[in-house]
Amino acid sequence: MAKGSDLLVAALENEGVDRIFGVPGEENLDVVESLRNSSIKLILTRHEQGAAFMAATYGRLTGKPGVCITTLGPGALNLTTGAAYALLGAMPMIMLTGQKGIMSSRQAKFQIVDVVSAFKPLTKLSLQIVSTSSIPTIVRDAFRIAMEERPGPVLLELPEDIAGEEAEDVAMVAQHPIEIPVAHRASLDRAAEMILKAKRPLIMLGAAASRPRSTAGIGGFVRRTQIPFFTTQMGKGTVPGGGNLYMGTAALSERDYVHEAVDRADLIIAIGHDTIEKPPFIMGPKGPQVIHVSYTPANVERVYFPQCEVVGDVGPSLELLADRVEGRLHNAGALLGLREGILKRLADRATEDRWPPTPQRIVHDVRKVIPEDGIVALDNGMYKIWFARNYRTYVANTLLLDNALATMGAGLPSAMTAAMLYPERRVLAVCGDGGFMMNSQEMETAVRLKLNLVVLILEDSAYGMIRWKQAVDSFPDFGLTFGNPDFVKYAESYGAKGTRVESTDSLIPTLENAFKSGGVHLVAVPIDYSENTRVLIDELREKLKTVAEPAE
Ligand SMILES: Cc1ncc(C[n+]2csc(CCOP(=O)(O)OP(=O)(O)O)c2C)c(N)n1
Ligand SMILES: [Mg+2]
Repeated sequence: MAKGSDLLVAALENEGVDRIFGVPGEENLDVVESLRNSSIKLILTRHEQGAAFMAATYGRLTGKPGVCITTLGPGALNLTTGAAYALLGAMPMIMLTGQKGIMSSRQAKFQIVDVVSAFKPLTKLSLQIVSTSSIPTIVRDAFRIAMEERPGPVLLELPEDIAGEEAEDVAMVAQHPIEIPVAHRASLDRAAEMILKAKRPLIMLGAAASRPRSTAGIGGFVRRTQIPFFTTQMGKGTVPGGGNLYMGTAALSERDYVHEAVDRADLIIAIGHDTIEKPPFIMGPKGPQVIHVSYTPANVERVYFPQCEVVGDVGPSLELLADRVEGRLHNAGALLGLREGILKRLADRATEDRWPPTPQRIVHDVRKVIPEDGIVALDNGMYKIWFARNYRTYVANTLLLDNALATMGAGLPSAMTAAMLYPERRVLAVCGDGGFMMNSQEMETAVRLKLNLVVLILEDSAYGMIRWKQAVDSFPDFGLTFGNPDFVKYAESYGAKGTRVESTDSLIPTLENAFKSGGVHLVAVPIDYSENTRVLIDELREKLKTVAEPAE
């Protein structure tokens, strides 16, 4: 006779789930037993936060929800940051949590926290399962909600007694394809008219442009219109083959080199922009007109209030828009003349030999060892701005960064999911010495899973980004430095390999060797962050006569 947990696992199999990340507790033991008898792999992690980041990244990269599992109270609450990461980052994810029995309790209130309520603001849906017969429908609904635009996390709590209860044989709910409606003809006509009238048009690609389903249609639109484009941090890589039209990435909100083009544009076609990202540009009363093209309508913000919206399935809607304007755009390339100057200044000092290496040099050297389809997953720290500005991408989702929750600690787990999903591609995690240590225990998971993964740690013995902002704001240097473990020994203690880079010119060969030797390999390199102020403050201030606001 089947029990509740069997139905749950059968419903997950029905959704095509192939792995679940997590740390079970005693309340999950029925589910664990059902998993043992299923086709689904249980991937144990060393902290629930790592499991949530891995599951969310699974959703981000595949478009299908990643699944994680934890016990009640303490385990479930360790998912909060991961839930917020998936909610702000629009990553489909299902969190399964345990709970004490709900029909009778022999342990009074021991370990009981109202998890379902705690997760309400962190999810699209947070629900307790109260009867076995509802499991197939609840699971199907949860997956639909997690995947629907805009995607995000769903929490299902399965109490211990429902998991263990004998269940009737309830049929699973079959999946069927769902097409997203294409934008209304009137909105396409209006947008086409604005594009045809524009004197200096520019395309911007935002976070939703990176959805696995979006990228083909977007590339087609850019190529057919020949309008130059820039990207937000999370929209990088979304135009394969569009390199000659790439104008840069907006890592700061204003007054970076890319804003020379943004400020001169009279029309920005913002494709897939999601205002959870730190603003890539600031709309004002006098600035360019904006057309918002996305799956969901624009939300009105002080800094983002588009005058026209094309809402619907992005790829097919853009195809219809291109049909209306292709061959009729006389000003498409008006801003292209600025391109070379913008990109050239970004490459400044990228090959300088200084020791320790500059962020520009590190970005440059990483690009050299990562093939076009290789994946770099960033944690959060000062280097994120440098990678966002300077690292060129050619394939969608090959620079995984979080410009939404911008949490530390996700670099290693997100790289691990990329390494699991794409074993044939090179995967590199880039972490600060602060962010790495927030989930470094997952090195054991990576070694146990026999992943091929290189982790590059940028050592400044500080929470560098905050220390830098402290200096920019003229505060005295205080309270933001720390000591590090010996990272080589630390890696070795997990059964991974470890190398310390001792000279600037050995960074590339060290990374090459790390990839060639396979397995999990940690590479530690010191970083010279004096460039932060020299470039991001002084140089931009000098060039543009105003102070840049750093993006976190
Ligand atoms: C979980 C979390 N805690 C704190 C912060 C605030 N914060 C942003 S960057 C940063 C410092 C990052 O230090 P590190 O990882 O060493 O990178 P660095 O800037 O030094 O290169 C901090 C504390 C954050 N974004 N997320
Ligand atoms: Mg640091």
